[in-house]
Amino acid sequence: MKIIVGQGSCGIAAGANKVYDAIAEEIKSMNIDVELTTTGCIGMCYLEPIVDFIDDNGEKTVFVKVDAKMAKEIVNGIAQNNENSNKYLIDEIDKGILSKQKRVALKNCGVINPESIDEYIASGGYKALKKCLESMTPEDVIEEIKIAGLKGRGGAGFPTWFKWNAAKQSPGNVKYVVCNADEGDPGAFMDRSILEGDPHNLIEGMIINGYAIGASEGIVYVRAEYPLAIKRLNNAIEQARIRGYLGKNIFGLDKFDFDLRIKAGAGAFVCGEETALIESLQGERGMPRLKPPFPAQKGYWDKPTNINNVETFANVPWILANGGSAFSSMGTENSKGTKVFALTGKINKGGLVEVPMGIPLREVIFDIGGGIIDNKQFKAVQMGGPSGGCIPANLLDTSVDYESISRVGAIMGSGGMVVMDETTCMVDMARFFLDFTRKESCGKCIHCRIGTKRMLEILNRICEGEGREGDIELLEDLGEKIKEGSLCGLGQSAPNPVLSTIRYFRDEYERHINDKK
Ligand code: FMN
Repeated sequence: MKIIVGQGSCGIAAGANKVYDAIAEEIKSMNIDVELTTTGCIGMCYLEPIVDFIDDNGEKTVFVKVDAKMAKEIVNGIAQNNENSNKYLIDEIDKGILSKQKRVALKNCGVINPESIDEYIASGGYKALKKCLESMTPEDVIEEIKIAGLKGRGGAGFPTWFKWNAAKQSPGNVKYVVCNADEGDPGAFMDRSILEGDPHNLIEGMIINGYAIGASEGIVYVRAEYPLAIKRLNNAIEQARIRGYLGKNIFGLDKFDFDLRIKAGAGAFVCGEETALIESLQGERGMPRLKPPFPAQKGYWDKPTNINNVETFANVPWILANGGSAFSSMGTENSKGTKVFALTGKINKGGLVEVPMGIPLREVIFDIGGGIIDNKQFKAVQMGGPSGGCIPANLLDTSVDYESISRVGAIMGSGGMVVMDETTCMVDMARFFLDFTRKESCGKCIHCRIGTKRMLEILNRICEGEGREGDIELLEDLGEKIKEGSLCGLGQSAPNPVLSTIRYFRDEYERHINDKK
């Protein structure tokens, strides 16, 4: 008998630690032989705490929204045979949500114990690394990533192989691999889930990257507000070192040394911008550098550095194990593979999903996400966080791929989807995101520092019933200038939520201005 308790941050927030303790106590008091273990987030955050019960025949029963009382009944075997427990059983619809997904980056999340390297190895872990070191040259590895068509999942969607190749080609013996795990978009938790649910997958992806570009040191820059992620990643790094997957002479092949360390983030959104991140890593204030030179040429301590996002790295072991063409067989012409999305806002089934690129937005929000809370009307979805834009109801059949999403004025971004219903004021929503970017502006360039402040002043007066004729045009004009003139992606994208809501919901702005208090 085995009992698995989901203990990602979402499970813990819903009471999973108490459930775990109650189960442990009951097992002890009954003095029975039950294996009790833990796992990360399976993505169905709205059903947490989730407990899997696996009987001696391997039959699995999934219990949802479990409390301490129910936990004891599960151990007693009462729950499995009790009609009253039906409300705790996962239903067919929710099971179906998983089968609609394609899990590559999340393949082990919510399945294996993230604190056990043995479970990672048993699921095929570290095989891709072994294959690379034993039978592939660094060039072969980069070629496989090119065949896969993997694009960076951190927001910009830049081809991964190109960056790897640029770092490899840059002269010098000292090179670095950096993982961007700063995840600062409001409503985003894709990277946190991978770090908490499958840290070895990230580690394996980074080691493979180190081999491909010729780096022997890697750094994971993790958002400091993710203590559980940091704890599990630290534990995984330690285990990987003990087993010889990290450190000198990996696999004893006398071919490659690589080690990893963690740096806790400095707590600013802009520190997720790759050059500001490098400054922060070097102990400086997190402010973006001018590009070029790009990090692949002059990055950490001016050495060639490859920076990728957590999800980007988490795809790498799967690609190397299954082949680049297996990955590129999923998705669309220009957007290959799968993408992880965090569903939040006014959606029934809030959580984390991984879907093949090209899936219609409607399917993600209605078939997988279960539609809108209280049967209200869907109004829009904000994609790409504060750098992105909103997509209104009449564009719900838009294909989820880089090109289609940017054609309608949003961006794929890192994967946040904030769903809004008929009651949401779109001007207020735009103001929320602009207020965020204005506060997070590092102040280095004037367009971003002053421009976002002026736009926010205009939005404030519109929301407070003091809007003036010409304010909408002023917002558009300022927005375009800030996009053009800002130094980094923060300023270049900060006006997007405002511009896209003006594009699709101009009447709401007009109503605010015309129907004054
Ligand atoms: N990329 C991330 O992976 N995580 C972040 O938290 C993140 N935050 C960013 C914040 C700002 C203001 C900007 C402009 C960019 C941010 N990016 C973030 C994108 C990075 O600059 C960079 O494109 C990314 O780390 C590259 O990795 P990828 O090619 O795997 O996507």
